[in-house]
Amino acid sequence: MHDWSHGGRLGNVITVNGETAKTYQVAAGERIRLRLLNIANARTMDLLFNEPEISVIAIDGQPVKPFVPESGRILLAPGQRTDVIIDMTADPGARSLIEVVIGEYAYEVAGFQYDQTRKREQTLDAPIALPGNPLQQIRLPNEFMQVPLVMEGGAMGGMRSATFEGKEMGIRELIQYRKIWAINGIAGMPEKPLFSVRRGTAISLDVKNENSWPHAMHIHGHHFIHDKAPGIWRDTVLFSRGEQGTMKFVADNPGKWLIHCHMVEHMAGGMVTWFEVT
Ligand SMILES: [Cu+2]
Repeated sequence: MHDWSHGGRLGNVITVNGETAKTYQVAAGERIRLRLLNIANARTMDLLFNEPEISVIAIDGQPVKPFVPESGRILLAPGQRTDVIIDMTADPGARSLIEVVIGEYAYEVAGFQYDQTRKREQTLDAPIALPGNPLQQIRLPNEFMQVPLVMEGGAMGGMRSATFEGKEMGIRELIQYRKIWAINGIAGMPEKPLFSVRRGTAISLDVKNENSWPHAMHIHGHHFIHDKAPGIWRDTVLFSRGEQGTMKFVADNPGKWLIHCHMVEHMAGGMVTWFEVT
């Protein structure tokens, strides 16, 4: 079993577990599990697996009903995790690639090298679903406290001003403080939380990405359901430019928690806020 396979980025070089063109030795008939984690600070990885018997079994650490990713593609925004199981079905001696798709091209970032001998004639037929955990038992209610979350800023974003450290500033002044992103008009950590609720309150973050960049929004302390992927509990979701959507969860974990863009430069540049559960 190989695990904790993660993609990083040094400039324009994409590495897997710290290596370029990493090769994993496998055998025909073997079942392997990969834990994919995108640790690049800004690049969304569009991975392409050239193995037909691949199933996603967990997303952001939460079990999902196993499914075959469309066309072998797995999209990972910074900070996102996906666990897959692959039954290796190519012939002994074969090599199959793990690629990153960028525009019309696919680039090899790692690969599987098959041994000359088979591990077994037929792949395992044992089920691959992970046992559920308590989150899978939670049913979201129909009523939510609705919290707007508007992301602004960036190049060509149209943001004119925002509040930083309690002071309203124009974009030129914000840039002097290296703040070019804002949530609900506030750049950087606000003094007051975005919301403060009693434990057990159902929250709907009503997100609008009102700028020209994708953002991987991440919540601490909780997993949520994104309206475009019902049934999947995740802690990070990518909003493309101009996209709107909801992130719904029950605030059941007492404490003070961050909400931020998982693209680290965006977070440092102001795209961060927090909430409180008492
Ligand atoms: Cu961002």
